[in-house]
Order: sequence, then structure tokens, then C-alpha cells
Amino acid sequence: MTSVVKSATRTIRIGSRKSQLALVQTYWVREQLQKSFPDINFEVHTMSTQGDKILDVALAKIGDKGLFTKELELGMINQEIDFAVHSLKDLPTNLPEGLTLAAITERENPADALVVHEKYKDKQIDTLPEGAVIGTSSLRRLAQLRNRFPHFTFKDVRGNLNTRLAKLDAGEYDALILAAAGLQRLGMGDRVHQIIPKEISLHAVGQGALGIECRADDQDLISLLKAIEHPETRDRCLAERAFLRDLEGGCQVPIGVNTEIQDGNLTLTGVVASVDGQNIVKDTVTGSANNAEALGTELANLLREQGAKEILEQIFAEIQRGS
Ligand code: DPM
Repeated sequence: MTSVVKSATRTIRIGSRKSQLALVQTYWVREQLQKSFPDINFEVHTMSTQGDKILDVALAKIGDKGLFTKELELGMINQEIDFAVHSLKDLPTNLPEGLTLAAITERENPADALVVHEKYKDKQIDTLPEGAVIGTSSLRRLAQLRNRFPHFTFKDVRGNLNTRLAKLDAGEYDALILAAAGLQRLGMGDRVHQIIPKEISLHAVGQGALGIECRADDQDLISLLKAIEHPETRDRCLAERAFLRDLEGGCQVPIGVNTEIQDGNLTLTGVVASVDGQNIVKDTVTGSANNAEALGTELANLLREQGAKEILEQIFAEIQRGS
């Protein structure tokens, strides 16, 4: 099969979800590629995913991997689009056969942010009052915050960023925990009240980076996409994804990470927590950034020795029972 890169029309079709954040991210990728390849026509095709349609059910209960990516992946397999732009943290660690993670772009701040109701503008995460209602649908955020702040009330929140912020401003919540990167990309960085310190809560695997997926046999397109890859982000995210894959954790599990690269050495910290925040295992490994994925596997093994498997098995059982 000839690649779209060399076809006569030189139109490359990019698949994107329709959400405001997805479109901002996709158009950013398109702009970067257009600068490097001015003769190619990059066309954006939008698609709805399952995750965009089911808005009233807690994410963890839907439980499906690839909630925000499956329709786009089918589009690639069926040759309707050539590559897809994802928030890397929404892209499962095991891709469908025939597809590959071609490039990872430079990461925004990967940390979570505290966004508060106006009445708490003088508070920080550790000074919010007892019973403060914190909105999050992430088991990862829930578990880590419950461990530190058992006196808060945690409440599910779904919908896009604007919907969530409107609910906060209307007083349905006292604070929200959101990815700093999403707020920044949508020009709402001023809503970031506090960056949650990594000592309190670790971010999701791949958070703040974009993952570009395409057909594994499209070598020309893969080489073209490398133009917008950020090698340091790629090494960090590959270590994080190997860690998650090895623990067989999907996107909706209480697993958090932190990575840093210094002088070619990558330091990976990972946490696995029970949903009630009572049981937490956490450790750190360091090694050459050239062996990023091996470091992820090493950390997964370490945490398994400390009981990570039992914590995760209990969570899967609870989710199946629908609790
Ligand atoms: C995943 C999670 C959430 C998203 C779970 C987690 C947050 C769900 C929620 C896997 N995907 O983080 O533990 O809080 O209800 C999502 C966001 C972004 C990508 C929004 C956010 C933007 C940031 C980025 C939803 N996916 O986390 O606030 O590109 O990293």
C-alpha cells in the first residue's frame, strides 16, 4: 500500500474528538506539521467517541478501555483518517493490532491543579475546611487525596471543562481537581489556583502530553510525524506507560506517576492506592533514559512485591460489583 505522504493529492487526514480541548490540541499539531511540511494539506476530521456520549456515568464504572479513542482507531483501520491526536493519558497502553504510537509531543505541566470556588480563594488544598466538597471523577485523585485529607467530601463530576467550572461557580462543589494542562491549553490557566504538589498526589500516566497514533505500516507518515516528537517527553511517557501496562492498569485506576530526566538519567516514581486511600504503595527507580520502558517494568515489579497486585484486584472486584 502506498502511503498518503507520497500520494498525488498529498492530503493527510487527521482524526480528532469534537471536544473543545481535543480540537485545540489537534489544531496545534496541525500547525506544527504545516510549518515543517507546507506542501501537504492537513485536513481535520472530527468524530464522537463513546466517552463523549456517556456523560452521566462515573468513568470508573464504564470501565471500558479506549473510551475516548476507539472510534478514532476504527477510522484509521478503515482508512477514513490517517492519524489521530489524543491526550496521551486517554490512550490505552495496549493499542489495537495494526496501529502504533508514532510520536509524543512536548508535555505541558503534567501536574493536577486545584480550582476553587471564589469563597475559598484564600485557601490551599491543606487549609480547605472539613467537609469541603471536592469534585473529581478520577479514582487516582480520589484515592491519593483521601489518604491525606480524609475529612473532605468527594463528589463525582463529569462533562467538559466549561460544564465542570460552571458547576463549581454555581456552588455545587467547593473545589475541583483538574489537569493543569487542559486548563492551560484552553486559555483558562488563570483558573489554576494551586498546583498540587507531587508529595500530595502524583499525576496520571502520560498527563499533559499528546500522543499521535497511526497505522503501523505507514512508514512514511511515521517518519513525517517524528518532526513534532519531543524526545525527552517521549522517554518519560514511555517509562510511565510501561509501568501502567505492566500493572495491567487501565486509564481509570488509582495509579499515579512522576518522572524527571537529569543528565540522561530518568527517575520514575509510581504509586498504587486503594480507593479508600488507606492502602498505598509507592517507590522510585532511576536508570538510563535509553531504557525507559525497562524502568517502568522494574518499578511495576517493585510495587507488586509491596502488594500492588492485591490492591488492584480488590478495585477490579469492587468495580465489577458496581460499588
Ligand atoms: C483520564 C482521567 C481523567 C481524564 C483519569 C485520571 C480525569 C477524569 C476526571 C485517564 N482522562 O486523570 O486519573 O477528573 O473526571 C482528561 C483530561 C485531560 C485529558 C482532563 C483532566 C486534559 C489534560 C491532559 C480526562 N484527559 O484530567 O482534568 O492532556 O493531560
